[in-house]
Amino acid sequence: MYEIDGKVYKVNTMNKRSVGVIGTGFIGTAHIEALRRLGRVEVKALAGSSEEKALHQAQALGVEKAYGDWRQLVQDPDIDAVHICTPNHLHYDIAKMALEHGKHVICEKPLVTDVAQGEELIRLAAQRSLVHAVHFNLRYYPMVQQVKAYVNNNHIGKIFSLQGHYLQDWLLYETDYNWRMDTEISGKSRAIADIGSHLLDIAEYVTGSKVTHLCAQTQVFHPVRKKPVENVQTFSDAQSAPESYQEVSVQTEDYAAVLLKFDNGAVGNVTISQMAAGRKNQLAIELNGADGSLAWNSERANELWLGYRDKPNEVLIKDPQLMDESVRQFASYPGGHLEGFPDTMKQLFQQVYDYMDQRDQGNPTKPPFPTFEDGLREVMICEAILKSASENRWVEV
Ligand code: SOE
Repeated sequence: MYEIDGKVYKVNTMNKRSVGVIGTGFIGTAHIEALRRLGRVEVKALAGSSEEKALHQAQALGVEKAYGDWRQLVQDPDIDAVHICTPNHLHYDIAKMALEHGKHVICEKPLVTDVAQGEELIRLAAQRSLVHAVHFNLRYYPMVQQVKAYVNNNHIGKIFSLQGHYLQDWLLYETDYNWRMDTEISGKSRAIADIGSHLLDIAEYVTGSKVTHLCAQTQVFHPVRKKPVENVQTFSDAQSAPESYQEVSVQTEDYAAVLLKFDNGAVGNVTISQMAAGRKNQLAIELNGADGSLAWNSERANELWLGYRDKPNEVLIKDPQLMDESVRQFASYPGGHLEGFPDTMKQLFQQVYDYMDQRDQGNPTKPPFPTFEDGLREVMICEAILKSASENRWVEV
C-alpha cells in the first residue's frame, strides 16, 4: 500500500492472467521470455513432447507446472490462455481442444496445414467468444510499423510495386535436417509456410491491400537429405558424424519465387529460400511508389531507407521521437537502443493481453493484432502458391 497526496494505492500483483506454453523448442522459450516482460501475465505451466523434456525446461525457466502431454495443460482449469509453439501438425488439434476448454489461443504460424481446419477454428473461437492470435511477430518491428505509417499518410504516393525476400541458410547442406522436412509434421509446404508466410503477411499488412493473383515456381534442391538419427533443434549447429545419418526423401520446397498482383493495382515479386548461403534470417521488403520508395530488412532492423527521385535519399534510424506518432508505442526504447526479434514478440503479446483485458471490461474493439483470420489467409496464399507452381500458371487467391 502506498499513500501519495492523501490517496491510497495498491499494486495489483494478484490478478495476473495464467498462461500455458506448449512446446520446449527455441520458439517456446522465446514466448515464455517475452510473456514475462509483460508483467501482468504469469507463465504457470509448460508442456513438452515428454515429461522429461517438460520438467527439464520448467526447471531451467522456473515454471511451476510441467506436463509431458499437452492435453493435460489444455485441461488445466488454472490456465486462461494457451500458446502453441509445437511443430505444425499439432496446431489444429491443440487449438481446437483449447478453444473447447474455453482458453484463449495464441498459435505459431502456420496456423494449420489446410484451409478447412483454419475455418473450423475460426468458427469455434467465434462461438465461444475467445481471443485468438497468430504469431506474425515480424509485423511488430518498429520500422515495419513505420513503413505502414508512411504508406497510410501517403508519403510515397500510389504504390506501383513491391519486392521482397525472406532468405535463410540454415538448411543449405544436404546434411541439414529438421522436422520441417517431414511432410507429415510440417504440412505440404515448408519454406513458404515457415518464412514466406511472414513476408506475405507483412506485404499485405503494410500496403493494406490483398494479393488477388499469383504465379509461382518452387524448387526442392535436395530431394534426398541425410537425416541425423538424433533429434535436431531448429537452427541447431550440432554436426553429427556421417554414420549417424539416414537418407530420407524430401518433398517440401527449399525455394519459391512468386509474382504477385494486388487489389490496389500494385504488382510485386517475392523470393523465399532456406538455402541462401550467408543469409542467416533476412526478411527484406521494398515498396516503390509514385513519390518515393521505402526499404527495410530484418538484419538491419533499426534502419529504414527512404528513396527519392529529386532529392537525396534518407535513412531513418529507429527513434520513437522521429517516428510517426501513431506507431511510437512500438518502440519501447529511446533512439540508439536497438530493438530486435524478442521485442517484436513482446509488442504482439502486449496487444493480445491488452485486448483480453478490454474485452473483460466489456469494451471489445477490432483486434489490432494478427488473428486466426490472418493465419488462415496465409494458409490460403500458401496453397495458391503450391497450386500455381504445380500447374505452371497464374492462379487466383
Ligand atoms: C525457422 O525457419 C524460423 O524459426 C521460423 O519458424 C520463424 O518464424 C522465423 O522467425 C525464424 O525462422
